[in-house]
Amino acid sequence: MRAGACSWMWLLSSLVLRLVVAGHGENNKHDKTEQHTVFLHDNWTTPVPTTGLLYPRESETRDVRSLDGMWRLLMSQPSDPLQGVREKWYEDSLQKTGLEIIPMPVPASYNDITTDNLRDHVGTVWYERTFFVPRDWTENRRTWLRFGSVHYAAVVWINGRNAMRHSIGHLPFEAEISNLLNFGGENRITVMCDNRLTNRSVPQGQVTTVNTDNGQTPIQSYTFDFFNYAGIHRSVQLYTTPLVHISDIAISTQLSSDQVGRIDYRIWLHGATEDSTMQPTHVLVQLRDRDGVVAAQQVNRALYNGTLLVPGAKPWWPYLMHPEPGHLYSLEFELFMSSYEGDDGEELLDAYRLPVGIRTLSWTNTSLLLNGKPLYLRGFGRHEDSDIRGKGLDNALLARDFNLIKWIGANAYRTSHYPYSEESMQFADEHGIMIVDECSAVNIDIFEPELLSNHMTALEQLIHRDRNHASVIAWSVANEPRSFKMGALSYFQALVNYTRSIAQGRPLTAAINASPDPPKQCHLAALLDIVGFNRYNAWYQNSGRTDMIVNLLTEEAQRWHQNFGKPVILFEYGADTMEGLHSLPAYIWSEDYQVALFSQHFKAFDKLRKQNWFIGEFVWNFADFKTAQTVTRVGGNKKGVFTRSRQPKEVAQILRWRYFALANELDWVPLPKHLSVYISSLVNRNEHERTEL
Ligand code: GCB
Repeated sequence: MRAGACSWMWLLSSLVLRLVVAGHGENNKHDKTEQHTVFLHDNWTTPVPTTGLLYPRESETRDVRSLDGMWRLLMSQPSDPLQGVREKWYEDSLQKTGLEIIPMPVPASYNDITTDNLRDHVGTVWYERTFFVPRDWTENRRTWLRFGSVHYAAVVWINGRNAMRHSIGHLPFEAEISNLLNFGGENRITVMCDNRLTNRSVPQGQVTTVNTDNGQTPIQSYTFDFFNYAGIHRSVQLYTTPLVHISDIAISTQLSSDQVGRIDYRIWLHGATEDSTMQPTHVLVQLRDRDGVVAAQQVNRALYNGTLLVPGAKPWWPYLMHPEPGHLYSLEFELFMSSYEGDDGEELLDAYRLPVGIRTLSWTNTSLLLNGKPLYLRGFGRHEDSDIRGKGLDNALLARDFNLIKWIGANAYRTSHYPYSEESMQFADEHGIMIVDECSAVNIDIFEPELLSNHMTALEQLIHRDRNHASVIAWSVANEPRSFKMGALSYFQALVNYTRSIAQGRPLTAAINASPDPPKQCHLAALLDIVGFNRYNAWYQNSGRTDMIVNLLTEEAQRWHQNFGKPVILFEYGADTMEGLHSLPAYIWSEDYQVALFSQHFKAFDKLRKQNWFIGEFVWNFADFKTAQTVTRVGGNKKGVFTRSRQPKEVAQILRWRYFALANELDWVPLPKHLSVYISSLVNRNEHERTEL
């Protein structure tokens, strides 16, 4: 099996110190204990590097088949989640258990599909479907089964035999299943999915047993602020490769001042043994432009790595920084062996095409630069979340979201608080939207070795998956860890050291809510390349006081920069807002309040921008989203600029003005004609000078 299975199996040897640490109430509403354990992380092992997992793409040597569609689902008893493993439910059709089976779409979260208790289920569910594999797939090829993601942990059987397992949701996993399949006949796939989060999972959670009117039952609690949707969240695919094939590719790109692009690539091959008759001899690497014209090429007999130089390369630029943003080439790898039969003495073994954007990413203590140009990021923290399908991949939603992002003039978002779908990463590349790519460590608290190991694994798998995307401009190692705690220092030293060693030319950042100053000073910020912080002035702090934003925010941002000497970005600010609720003067939860709060933040951002180390403003959140049931959430978190059904709140128009005004100021982008409606010739006097975008 390839890729990241059983991450939780790696144990770290570590020295455990028991210390008594006094009072940590203020910055951490969830930390009720006065006493906690501090671990030293001085002897850790790195995760086993992921191999394979290229996104499945058809080619003249590869087939791809989707297993998406209607599956069958069985919910285990919450009190006995492993009953199915003991009773070997995977050995036969789930129907044979005699338990209730319901139809379940894939991809989708299972929680909001039915009308009953599946929504809050804790423990395991079982998925199943049947499928055929063509008879000729036995010949000279391998068949792979790949999941885009299953949350949180999954075990997979094919025809009753174990195929693979994976945990840490949100990430792909795959295995070759050629030996398990019935070619030319029917096959059964069974998946056990477990949604339980523990102190060692990423993110952390806790399962406890409570007494209810119907007896005892487990409940899941967690401190993070989004619903723990579960299920087969992304596509399930069968794909074939030749016996000897390209199993993995890593690229890095640069652009010189005279427009010469440089692509350094590494490729990994699978299946070529020394005694095999199929010995690859060379790889033909061709870079094709949008019209299919070859822009650079190379025949490489070294096989495993090489460099392409591209004179007059068209760079990858972000949206609104260039008239042609998101420019991508197709990097084509063709693997050959010598042949006595082929016309030209060679035989094609495998072909794979990777979309590639050419750009240089660099950073200093004050700036993040793309193609040598300092970036100012304007965008959002987001969620993969929608009505009914929860966190399930939905191409209609994806397209709508990108249309809204472009309509509003944003150029970036953070994948708060976990890796988003591979399809969304490809979309971001194509549209020139920059991504701060975050792993699933939210609110981590107990800094112990097994968690560290899983956290490293989460980052390793994220970086492995996303390293070839031009859109990825930073890795975010965590969101709001309790990084002021003593245990955080050695934990993050180990984590950041490791992540830096695999960072593939991207800076490290995090979304911090600890303080820049003692006594609750963040232990993580000093280790990062970009300091990101989350702050809810006039919402969680000083609620209702929009006159207490500008000074507090500018002073805090300045302290982050003075104390740590890094570029600074605000990753979260915002206000819960009920669509349609109005109040004059503005009152919290109204649309008017959201507008007033944003406007004050804009003033602070403009003061900060003048200092040249403040590099971005991210609203929390792009759209309303579902959370666990709490008394502070009305049907979920309502801080969206868009509603959950992706319609604009009043603030969206204001934000659109600002983001386009920034694009105009920074990159001379003409303002769109219909930014505002016609009011009068005085108000709209410059309208005729605008160009429609
Ligand atoms: C935060 C978290 C985010 C929450 C947000 C809020 O600081 O990072 O996950 O949703 O606050 O609205 O409370």
